[in-house]
Amino acid sequence: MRIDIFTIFPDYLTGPLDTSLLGRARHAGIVDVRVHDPRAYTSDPHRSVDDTPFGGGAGMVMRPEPLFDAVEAVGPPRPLFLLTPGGRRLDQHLVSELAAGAGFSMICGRYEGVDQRVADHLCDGELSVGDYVLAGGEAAALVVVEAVTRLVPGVLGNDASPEDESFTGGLLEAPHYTRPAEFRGWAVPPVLRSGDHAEIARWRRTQALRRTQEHRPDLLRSVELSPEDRAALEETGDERPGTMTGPPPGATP
Ligand code: JCQ
Repeated sequence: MRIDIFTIFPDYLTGPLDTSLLGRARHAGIVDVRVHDPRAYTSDPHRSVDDTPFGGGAGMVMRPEPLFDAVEAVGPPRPLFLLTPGGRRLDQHLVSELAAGAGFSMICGRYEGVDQRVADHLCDGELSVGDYVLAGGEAAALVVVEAVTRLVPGVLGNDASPEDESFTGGLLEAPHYTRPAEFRGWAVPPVLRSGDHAEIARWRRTQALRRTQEHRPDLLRSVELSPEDRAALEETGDERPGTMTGPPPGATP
């Protein structure tokens, strides 16, 4: 898989791209991430990559020429995305689609924006990593690269693990525990130490369902629930038999 990134701050990306899983995958040639600096494609004496906005206003706008020249010189893999808070929101579904392809590319915007002709006539789409504003697209590009490359076969080392995680299957994950069995008075749930693998699988499914209901009910709406799942969600998990004395306060009669 090849991923090309256009940024006027290439140094911002080098540490993360050379570290851990991704660093190893790049070294092994499984993923080919290339970083390009549009400033290297400027021809004016000041090598400027930004200019004042037409119509006035605060801040600077990235000029189209260095970005068009850089992209046309490199011939990066398509689709080419502009990273911007106004783009299509990245989710695990899109991450999987990108991981299944041969590659893609991203332009990191900076300053108050990028000349609109870059989005309109150079890029194939606009991508957002969330509803907040960054100082530039570099951190967003790292999010995309990391989410996508960990799904590329051979990158994760353990090929089985991307499957049961948060968002695959549409649910949040069950909690994880390791030693010690008791830490500062907090015990690991006994079922996890029981050796009963069917019971553990049921417990994890129930925890995943309840956590999703509690923290991300929006996700639960797009998950197919079995009768057992529905039963697990009916139980709040904190009541003991005989403690339910009536409807909750405010329940409609
Ligand atoms: C990406 N979520 C937030 C900021 C303008 C292209 O123009 C701009 C780009 C940025 C950087 O990206 C983000 C972002 N996903 O802030 C302002």
